[in-house]
Amino acid sequence: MPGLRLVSGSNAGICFLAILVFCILAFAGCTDNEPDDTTDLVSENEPNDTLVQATGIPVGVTVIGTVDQGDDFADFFIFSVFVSGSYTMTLSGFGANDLDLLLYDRNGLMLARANSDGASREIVRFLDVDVQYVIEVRAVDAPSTTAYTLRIDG
Ligand SMILES: [Ca+2]
Ligand SMILES: [Ca+2]
Repeated sequence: MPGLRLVSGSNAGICFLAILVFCILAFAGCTDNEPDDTTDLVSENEPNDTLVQATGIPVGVTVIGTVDQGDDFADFFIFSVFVSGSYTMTLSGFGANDLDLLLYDRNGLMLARANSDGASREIVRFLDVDVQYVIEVRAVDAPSTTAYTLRIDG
């Protein structure tokens, strides 16, 4: 009987330890792309001028960056979603200059392009949990360094 208790006790201990380790790993995984502050703001990370240079960004966080028609003509970001569903990708804050917002799959197949006039660009699309997506912010008419904000929201 004491032996049985010991076995079940250590099983519970191992189980608790496994859950604890899983939680720590899950937490570490979740916080990989999280910003360090509480303002939910992350900056772009150059070089990111091509699809293969795309840097990871999280969903639901405001990304800030700059482009221009010179060396920094494009910024690429890669992301995936935790749940399949409809998502809105919004590019704004670029003032009177003209930037386009493009969505690709990881292989470079273009899925959508927002190139309207106005103060913002928006793509609304069903995104699959099993697919890695790439966003491009492209300088179309941006003679000087142009700041922007980018968000992906579910
Ligand atoms: Ca940039
Ligand atoms: Ca760039």
